[in-house]
Amino acid sequence: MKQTWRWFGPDDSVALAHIRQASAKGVVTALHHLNDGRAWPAEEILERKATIEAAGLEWRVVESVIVHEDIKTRTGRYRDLIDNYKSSLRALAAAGIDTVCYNFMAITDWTRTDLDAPLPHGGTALRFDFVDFCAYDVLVLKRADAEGDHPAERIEAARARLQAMSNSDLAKLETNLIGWVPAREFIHDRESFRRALDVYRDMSVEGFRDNLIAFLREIIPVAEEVGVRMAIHPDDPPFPIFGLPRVVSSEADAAAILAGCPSPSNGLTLCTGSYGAGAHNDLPAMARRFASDIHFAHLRNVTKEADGSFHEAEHLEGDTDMIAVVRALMAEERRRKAEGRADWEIPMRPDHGHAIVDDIGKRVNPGYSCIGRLKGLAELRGVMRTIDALGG
Ligand code: DNO
Repeated sequence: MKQTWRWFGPDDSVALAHIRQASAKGVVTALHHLNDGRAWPAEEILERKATIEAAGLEWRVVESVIVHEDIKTRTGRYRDLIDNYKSSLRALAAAGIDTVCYNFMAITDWTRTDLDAPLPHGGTALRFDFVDFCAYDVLVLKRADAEGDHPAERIEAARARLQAMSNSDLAKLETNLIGWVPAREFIHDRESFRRALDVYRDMSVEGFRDNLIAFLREIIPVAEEVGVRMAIHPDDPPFPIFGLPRVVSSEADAAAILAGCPSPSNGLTLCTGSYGAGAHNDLPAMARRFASDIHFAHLRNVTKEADGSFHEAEHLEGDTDMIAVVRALMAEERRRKAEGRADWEIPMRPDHGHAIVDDIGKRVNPGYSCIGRLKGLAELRGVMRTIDALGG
């Protein structure tokens, strides 16, 4: 597999030089400052590509070309925004960048209640705690209909939890949930978040899925024409939050997306962490079933708890059999190679890492520590080399 590493651009404190020292070969990045739906200018793409290549690396995957909210809801400027999207794909293809990861989550991107949950070994992990989430959703945000979305015991536990929370704990929880938004289009406060939720009030799951398929039917022909592979990232977490419709949370969702617009350019990002946070998803089975449609892999693990909460585990620990997933992806690579395909290698990146050793206390994008990810990549590299040596 092609070993890649996410880089957030020149402001990332984990620099290109560090990525080389981690022995990753490819970079996963985006023009993060152009995240409002405008078309990406060719010059800026080429400039960023040159910076990456000057460091001895290759820009292998774009993550993400953001899908604007107007496109998701098919309101406002969505027609122009889809044209912009097509134009970004053409410009990326012209620069030789052929894999694009994106998501179709309403309003939110990945969501955690805690960005530095302590681990027994002294490091920290990202965590989604359902009681904290419920406390915010039902008792602080006071979202209409929220009570119906949570079991009574959770709401009761949430009341006690909220009472024990200091003002600063609560402010932090709110920032984690709606204010601090990794690569999202909008930074919300409570009022603006309520207004954003309101836009989705009458949107059914089916309606939302129709909007995704309608979008794909417009952009996939362009992607196919210019040789770009689109790889949709799953919902994180893979179940509804804030009452929003979810359409990329399960094996059935993935199958519907592929069937809705069949094309070699319409594929998946197999994010083992995002899908893996749902007890309904069997990752090795999904890796085998969707093998030929997987254009990109995010490899990380989660440990789920009885109430649906979860935290990010070490890459080879947690609930997903990572070795079985990697083995399925490598079998697919051998199949592609046997077909004579030049693009047989599936890019993977160690997704998220714990904060450990010198990561602790450093200013990095939450989840994107240097040493924690280095540890994840090193472990995964060991798995890949061993599978290879054993002939699959
Ligand atoms: C989290 C990431 C996601 C992902 C987007 C893709 O760390 O995996 O934010 O980049 O959802 O659009």
